[in-house]
Amino acid sequence: MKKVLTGCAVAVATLFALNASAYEAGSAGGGKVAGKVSFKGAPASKKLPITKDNAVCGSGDREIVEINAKGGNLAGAVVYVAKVDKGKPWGELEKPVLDQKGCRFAPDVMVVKKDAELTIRNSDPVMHNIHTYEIIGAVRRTMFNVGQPDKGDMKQPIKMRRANVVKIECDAHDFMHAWAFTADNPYAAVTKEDGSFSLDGLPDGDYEVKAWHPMLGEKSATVKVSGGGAASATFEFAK
Ligand SMILES: [Cu+2]
Repeated sequence: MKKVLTGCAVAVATLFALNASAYEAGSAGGGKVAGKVSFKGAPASKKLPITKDNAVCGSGDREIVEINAKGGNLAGAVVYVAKVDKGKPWGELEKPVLDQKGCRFAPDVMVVKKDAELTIRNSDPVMHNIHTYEIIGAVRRTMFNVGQPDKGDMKQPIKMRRANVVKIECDAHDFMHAWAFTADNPYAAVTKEDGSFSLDGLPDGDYEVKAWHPMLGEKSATVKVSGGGAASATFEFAK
C-alpha cells in the first residue's frame, strides 16, 4: 500500500509539473512569423517494391520521397515556435486526420497537438495495420499497433512520453511511411512546396523558432514579434 501511495504522489507531482508549463489556448495575438526553409543539395528518395494488394496499391516500386526539394526550397519540414505560454486556439491540430488511400499515408508529414486523438481513415478495400513509434533519439518505442481491416475511421491517442517525433508505418504494407510532429502549442506548420511557412495569431514577444526535418535534423532561429507585426525567419539545411 505504501508503495502504491508513493507512486500516486509521484504521478500527481508530475502532473502538476506538466500543467505548470502547459500551453493555454485563449485568443490569438496579432503578430506572425513567416519565412522559408531552403535546402542545398540533391533531393533524395528511395524505391520500395509493392509486393501485395496490387489492385489497390499499384504495381512496381513505390517512391518514398525523403527530401522533397525543388529549386532549393524544402517542402515537408515542420516549423514551430519552441515555447509560447498562451495564444490562439488549437484549431485543426486538435483534430488531425491521417488517411490511407491507394496504400499511401496522406499527408506524409503532419503536425498534431501533443496528446490529441488521431483519426485514422482507411479509404481502401484492403486491410491496413498502422504502427506508430515515438522516436526518442536512436530508440523507437511502439505507441500503438492496430489492424484496420475495413474502410472507415478509427481513433487512437497520440501519447508521447518524451519526444516530439512519431514515425508511422503500416505492418501490412512495408512501403507505407509517414511522419508526425507533436506540437506543444498551435504555432507549428509543415512547409509548402515552395518551402514557405506562416505561423499567425502570435502574441508579441521574443521567440525561438525551430525547423525540423525527418532526415535533416533541426535548426533554430530567434525572432522578435512586436506591435502585432510580422517577423521573418529563414532556415537552410544542407546535405
Ligand atoms: Cu497498409
